[in-house]
Amino acid sequence: MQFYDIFNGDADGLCALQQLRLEDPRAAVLVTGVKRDIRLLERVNARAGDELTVLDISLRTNAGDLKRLLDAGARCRYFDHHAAGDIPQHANLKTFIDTAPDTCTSLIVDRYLSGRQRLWAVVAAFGDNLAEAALHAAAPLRLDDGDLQRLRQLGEAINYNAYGDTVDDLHYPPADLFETVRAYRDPRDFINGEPVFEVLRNALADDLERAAAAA
Ligand SMILES: [Mn+2]
Repeated sequence: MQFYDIFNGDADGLCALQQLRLEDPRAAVLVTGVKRDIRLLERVNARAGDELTVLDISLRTNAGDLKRLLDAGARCRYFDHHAAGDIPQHANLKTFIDTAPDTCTSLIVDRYLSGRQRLWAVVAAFGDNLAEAALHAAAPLRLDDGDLQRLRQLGEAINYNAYGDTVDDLHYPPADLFETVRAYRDPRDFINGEPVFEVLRNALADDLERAAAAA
């Protein structure tokens, strides 16, 4: 039996998986890519009894492959906030889909986990450009403004990392970035303890400066 963790390589997908694996650590095959690469299920060849966790990629886009995998006997939990089309009814499929404009996959996972890894959901919501939802989710944590600012920058930095045509264009392949992130229960420790944050933040600032200069 094999586990597959299949996630969009942006902040929302990565932080959704981070929350789930902090709660329920497991070794899994990681399937991910650049932000725009959402046909991730076509890369999976699962068998009966295998377990798939799918995060932040449209079910509609992956419907054919989802059916193939379910027919093969795989079990699947599917978390997402994009338009899903017809959600198949299948004993082996559990969906957690909410297309409300003020939510994202990490906030759906946060609800699923009753807020137990809330800090990572806040990072993701900022990364998905949902500042209001991020602040709302963060309110019970009573973070100071400096912390909120850093969580926001981290979300934007992880999101920025996922933009490119291929994984070679990215500063960090999302699977590698997840492997680095997964050691950190608290994103503030990741910010303070890993050079990744500074690298991405500086690259993002450079890009913005160049864009401003070009305009
Ligand atoms: Mn998302």
